[in-house]
Amino acid sequence: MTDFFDDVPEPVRFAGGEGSGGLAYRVYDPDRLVAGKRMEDQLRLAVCYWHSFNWGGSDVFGAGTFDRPWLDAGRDPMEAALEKQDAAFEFFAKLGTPFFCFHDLDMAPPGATLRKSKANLDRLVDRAAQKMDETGVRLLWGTANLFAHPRYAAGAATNPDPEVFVHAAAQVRDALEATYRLGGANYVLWGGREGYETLLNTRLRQEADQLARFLELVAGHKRSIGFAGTLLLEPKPQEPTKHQYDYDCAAVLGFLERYGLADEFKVNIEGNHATLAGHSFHHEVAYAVDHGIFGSIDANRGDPQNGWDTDQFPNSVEELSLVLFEILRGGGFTDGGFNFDTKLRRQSMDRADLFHAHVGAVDTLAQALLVAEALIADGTLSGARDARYAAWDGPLGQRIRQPDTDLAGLADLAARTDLEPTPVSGRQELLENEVNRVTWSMT
Ligand code: XUL
Ligand code: CO
Repeated sequence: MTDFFDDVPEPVRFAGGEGSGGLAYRVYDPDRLVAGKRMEDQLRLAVCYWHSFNWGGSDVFGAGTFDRPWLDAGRDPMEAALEKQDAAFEFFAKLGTPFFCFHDLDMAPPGATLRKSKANLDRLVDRAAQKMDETGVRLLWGTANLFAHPRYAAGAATNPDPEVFVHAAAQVRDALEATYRLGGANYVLWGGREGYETLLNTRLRQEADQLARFLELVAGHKRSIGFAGTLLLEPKPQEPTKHQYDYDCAAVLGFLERYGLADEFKVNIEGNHATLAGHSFHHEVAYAVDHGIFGSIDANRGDPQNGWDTDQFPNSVEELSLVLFEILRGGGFTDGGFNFDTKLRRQSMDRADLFHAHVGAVDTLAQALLVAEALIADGTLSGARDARYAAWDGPLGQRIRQPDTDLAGLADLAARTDLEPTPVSGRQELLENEVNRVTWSMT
């Protein structure tokens, strides 16, 4: 282990409520059994390589503020990538969370040609494999950066130039194989530039067909190399493009079903992307769980006042308890987990700030998991949902679903019985009070 983070000499450990101010987990106790599994196995926490190690704290108005020497101008790219990898694995191991995630370009610098880029990636991936063996840290998912380079300004799969499509195919082939080589549990495709800037120059149907063709090719390659992990699409409505095709979970599901790809892909839902789409995080997760496309989570939050993709560390137990309630209700994660797709604020420039940010977010998720377990055990929410739809299991509900029932038959039935349904309370405030009762009962 290197000593880039020498302000934090020891791995962060669970200390419960003891003491204050220091770096310790107050709630996250990896071995604690929650809803039938170890807390570590329920949450499957991952640190992301990009915001934590590959971003220096710049914004559109100003330069980087963080102490990340491997990002300094003039460094030899391979040497800098090795130093970055050392610091990243030191961080993963000291934080004690089980997984990490990466883009190809986070780990290895691009070369002058695709072949040289692949050679760089292979070298860094081999070294990552060794570090994973040494530390026990695993890969939640890998992905390819198909949005930073100018060649992708008009999209990768949806680019009007088929040569760009082929370049992206080469990059994804290599990133998918690197993910496979590192035992990744999933492979993610976030279509950052798969959208449009203006409709004046865009053929919507053609771009949709191109995107579907790309995804079909990726799924085919996954099968041909025997990668058993899950392929995930990450919905986001806009930014960097004005409009992104993977707008939200509903748009992604409709797209997958239209192109016959629904068995091949699930979704990686990001909290801040949900709110950018005008939904709650809870909504996107509930939608995916109920429609059978739930895969994994990018845990973060936006700023309610400015509405941007600020990628802040999650800190709301109330918001995340409902997210975790839906996840547990759906049977918990299989290949997925919680990846911290999160950025420090620019003024958080001490090396230890990266620990404080992650530790707080980990504890928030751990506490939310405990509340979710209690909400499930309490049964009020599930009971209320079951009761609300119970009549659909009765004779009328069954009759409506029978294939030989038609609209005229239902109209006759309504007329014969002078049907006038009685409105029933949705009990929203009562249920909100019940959620608070359970949340507040947790210590
Ligand atoms: C961008 C975003 C990406 C993806 C991976 O908003 O969330 O970091 O998670 O490409
Ligand atoms: Co993300």
